[in-house]
Amino acid sequence: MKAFLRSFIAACLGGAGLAMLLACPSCGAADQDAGLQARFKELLEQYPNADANKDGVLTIDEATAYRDKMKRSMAGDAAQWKGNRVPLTDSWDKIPPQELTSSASCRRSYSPVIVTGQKVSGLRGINPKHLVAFRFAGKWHQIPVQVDERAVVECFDIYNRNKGAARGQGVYLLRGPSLKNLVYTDANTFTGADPDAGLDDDDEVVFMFKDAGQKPSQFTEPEGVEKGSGVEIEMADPLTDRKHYVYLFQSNGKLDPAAGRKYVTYKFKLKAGSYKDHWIVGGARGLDLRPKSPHGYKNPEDSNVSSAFYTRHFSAKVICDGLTIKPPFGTDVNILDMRKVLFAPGNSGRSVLTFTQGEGAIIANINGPVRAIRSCIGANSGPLTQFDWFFYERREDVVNRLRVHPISSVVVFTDYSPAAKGMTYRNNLNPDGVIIDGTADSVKTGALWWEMVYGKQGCMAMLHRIVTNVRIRVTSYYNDDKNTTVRQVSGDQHAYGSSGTWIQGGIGNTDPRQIGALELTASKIYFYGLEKPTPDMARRHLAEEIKPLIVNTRPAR
Ligand SMILES: [Ca+2]
Ligand SMILES: [Ca+2]
Ligand SMILES: [Ca+2]
Ligand SMILES: [Ca+2]
Repeated sequence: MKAFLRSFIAACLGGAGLAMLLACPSCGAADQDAGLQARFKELLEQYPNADANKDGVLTIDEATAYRDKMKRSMAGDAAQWKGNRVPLTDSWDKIPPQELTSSASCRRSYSPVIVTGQKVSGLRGINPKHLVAFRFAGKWHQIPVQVDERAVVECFDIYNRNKGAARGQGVYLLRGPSLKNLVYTDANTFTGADPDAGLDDDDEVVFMFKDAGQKPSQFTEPEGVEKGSGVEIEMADPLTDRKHYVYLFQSNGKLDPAAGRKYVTYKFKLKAGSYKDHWIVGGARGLDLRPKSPHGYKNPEDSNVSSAFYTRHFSAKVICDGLTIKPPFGTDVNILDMRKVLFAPGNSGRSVLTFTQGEGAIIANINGPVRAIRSCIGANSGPLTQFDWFFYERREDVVNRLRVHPISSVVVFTDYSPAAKGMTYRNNLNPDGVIIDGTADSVKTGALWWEMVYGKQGCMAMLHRIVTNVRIRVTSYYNDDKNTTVRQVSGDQHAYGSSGTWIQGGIGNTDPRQIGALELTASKIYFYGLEKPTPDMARRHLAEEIKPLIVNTRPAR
C-alpha cells in the first residue's frame, strides 16, 4: 500500500505532464517529428523513471510502457480514494469545550469585523473611497475603515492568459479558462480592477473591533456625511452577551476613510520593477527548480509588511522568510528561517521553492489602512492552488486553498531561525512547553488547535483550522535539532522548533478542473504580542474565533 502510494505520487508530481503522457500516441513512425521529440524530452525531464534502461533517452516503447503503468495506477487510485469524500467538516467543531476559556477574558481587540457589501445595501453603489465609519462614545469619533473590492475572475486571466509564458521544469501552465473564482481585485495585477467600481454585494468592508462604540441614545448624523446614508452595524458578542456598534456613512468626499491612521503597511516590491511589466508567469531560463540561495529565486522580491507590533518579509512568491515582533513585546529580531510546505518532512519533491519557480501569479496586493492582503496563485501541478495572507495590526491570517490532483500528504510548518534560540514552544498537546534551542525535545503529536512561542524575542499565539470534505488524518510535526539529518529542502541547514500541521491519509483530487473535486482549506491565524504567554491566552483567542460576533445591519436612525 505504501509503496503503491509512493509510486503513484511520484508519477503525479506532474499532473499536467501526466495528462500529456496519457494522451501520448504510440505512433511508431512519427518519432521523426521534431515536435514529438521535444515533447518526449519534456516528458523525460518530468518522469525520469520512465527511462527504463537509464540511457538518458526516452523511447516510444518506454513512454508507452510507463503510460500504461500510470493508467493502471490511476484506475487503482480512483477505486482506492472513492470513499475519500466525507461531509464538509470544520476542525474547530471537534475541539473539546475545556480547550476554550471562560468568557470573562474575552476582548477580541486583535480582530477585524468584515461585512460584505450585500449586508450594507443602503450604501450600495457608492464610491468606495467615500465610505467612512464612526463610533459613538459621548460624541462621534471617526474610525479607520477599508473597502476591499472583489469580483469573480477567471484564473487564466490572472495568469495573463499565459502571454509570453515559457514552459520549463515544474511549470504547469493552464491550457485555457479553468476556474472562475471570487478574488480580491487589483488594478496593478492581471486580475484587474473590480468591473463594478462602486461598493457592490461581493466587496468587503473591514474595520477593527477595538474601534467599536455604543449606540447613541438619540441619533444625529456626524459632520461631513450624506444625510440618510447611515448604516448601523450591531455586533453581539456571544461570549459576553454585550452589544457593540459601528456606523457607516457615505461621506461628502472630504473625509479620509482611514481617519488619519494606518494600522498596517504593506510594501510589495518586485525587484525587477512593476508587476505587470516584469512578473514572469511561466518558466525562466537558467533558474533552478530548487535554488540553493535567494539569488536563484524567480521574481525576487523585497516585500515587507509592518505594523506597530510586527514585521513580515517575503523574498519571492511564497517565500516568507522574515518575522519580527516589536518592542515592548519583542526585540524586533528575525525569528523565522522560512515558512515551509512539503509533501512530508525531508521530501524535496515539492516545496515553497518549487512553488515559487513554477508557474505563478499575484492575484492582488492590498495595502491598508485596516489590513493588507497578499493573494497568490500557483503550486506546480496545482496551478489553481491559492495562498492568501491577511495582515492586521496585530493579527495575521494565512489561508491555503489546495487545488491539486491526488497527493499523499502535506505538511505546512514554521521553521524558526537560530535567533529564536531560547524561546519556549507550546501547543494544545504540550501546554507545558519545550525550549527551542536546536536540541531535541520529547513532544506529543496529534491534531493542533493552537500553538504559542514566546521569549525575549517576542510572543505570539497561533490557531489552526482545516475545513474539508476529504477523509484525512491530521497530526503535527515538530523537530528541534540544529544538526538534523532530515533534509531541510529550503532555508538554512538547521531545524529550530520546526512545527506545524501534517495532513496524512491520502488527499483525493482537489483540482476543480476535474469533476467531483474535493475541497481542502487550511488556515493559520497568528496573534502578535500577548499580554501573558499562557495556554489560557491561546484558548481565549480560540474561543473568540469559534464563537464569532453576531453581526446585524440596519439603516441608522
Ligand atoms: Ca465587486
Ligand atoms: Ca466594487
Ligand atoms: Ca529543544
Ligand atoms: Ca532552518
